[in-house]
Amino acid sequence: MKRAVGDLALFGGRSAFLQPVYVGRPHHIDRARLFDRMNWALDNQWLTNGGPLALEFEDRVAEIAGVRSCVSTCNATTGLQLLFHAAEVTGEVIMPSLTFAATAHAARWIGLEPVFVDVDPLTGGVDPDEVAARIGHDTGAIVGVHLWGRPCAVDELEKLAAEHGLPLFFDAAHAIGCSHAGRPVGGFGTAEVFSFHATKVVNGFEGGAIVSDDDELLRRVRALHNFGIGLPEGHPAGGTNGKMSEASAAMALTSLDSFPAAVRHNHDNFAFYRAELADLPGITVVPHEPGEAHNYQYVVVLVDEERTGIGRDLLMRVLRAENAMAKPYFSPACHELEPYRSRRSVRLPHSERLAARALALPTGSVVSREDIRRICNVIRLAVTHGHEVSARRQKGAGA
Ligand code: T4K
Repeated sequence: MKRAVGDLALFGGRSAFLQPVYVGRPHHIDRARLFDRMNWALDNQWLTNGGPLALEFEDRVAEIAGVRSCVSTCNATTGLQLLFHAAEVTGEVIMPSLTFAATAHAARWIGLEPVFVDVDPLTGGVDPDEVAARIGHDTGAIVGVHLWGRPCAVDELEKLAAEHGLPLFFDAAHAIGCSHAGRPVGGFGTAEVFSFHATKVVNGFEGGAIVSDDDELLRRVRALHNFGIGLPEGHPAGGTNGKMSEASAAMALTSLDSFPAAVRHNHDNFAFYRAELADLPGITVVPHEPGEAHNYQYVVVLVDEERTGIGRDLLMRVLRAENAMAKPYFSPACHELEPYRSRRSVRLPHSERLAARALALPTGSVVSREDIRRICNVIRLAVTHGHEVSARRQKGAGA
């Protein structure tokens, strides 16, 4: 394997991994059950358009989320767009900048204007005071994001939305099975959207779901995700094709079957990372709220370059050279991404700082304790020699 400049060899280390380990590897599923469901769908000769497997999946997701209604979709990005359309949102949508581009792109793609606000410096959750400061005449909706599965400031946002008569949506792409104040994610705000992409703890190859207690809103969503068919009053947008296929539903149901085991494994991994990295100055494992349910699908560390001497990007290169495929979730923050950067120049210091420091580490049911021990040893070695290496690099650059 070709080594990058700044990799572990620079620190006198040697490769720790034979097989690469990833963020977002699909969890183990019971393949026999998946194939049974696929065979059943083929025998049933009904492959999409609200098939029985998709409806069963909706019932199970609604139960987990503790809500009355659920509409399954082809992915979460389309789910967000459907929700904006169904709620007839216009103008600006206030959202945190520190999120996956999908949150912003979903709004922009249908002609809405994302207005980015800053986040909490440790958890990355949207700052409700920042949201309050940006509400104006053109505000059409507020979107909170449960970043890395940790619920954002739900109560404060619900209060703000009620005061201003605005719809409040949550991008819950990361947060299936998580809770806030003992209540499951899914029932907050006007509606929430889950992702069941291949990289998620529950996956339908691709997939999403919109959940809410607002039956009327979800009736509109259901019609709009099938070209607007069944919407007697019509809709200015007409409708789209946002349905979940039976193949996706078969996978998503099978993945749900092993969800509790996946969460247990993720939790063990998270706890093990925390223990292994506990005494490393300058490396902070982003914590979860004690006493709440969590799916632990992302293990995110914040890298403090001043204390470690090594920045997030260099640490990521070191890890990747050792086949530990860490990901910079999410960098850059959306306000620094095109097409947003050149439309409206803003400074959001907490988002920028987190986007420069956050690193998601490999986890999931295919990542073992032994893998984590090795990853943490690489991090320890890199951090221990960080100041020395950056001094050497600076000297090299100055020469
Ligand atoms: N909102 C938020 C906050 C989101 O994070 C997302 C999606 C959405 C909305 C939209 O949800 P969807 O419309 O997708 O349902 C990946 C996913 O494509 C994306 O769904 C996800 N968030 C985001 C966090 O991660 P990338 O660009 O990082 O994907 P990629 O191809 O680099 O793969 C990520 C990791 O997963 C790698 O380590 C490789 C591994 N992987 C990936 C795939 C596809 C596998 O091991 N197997 C696979 O099949 O975006």
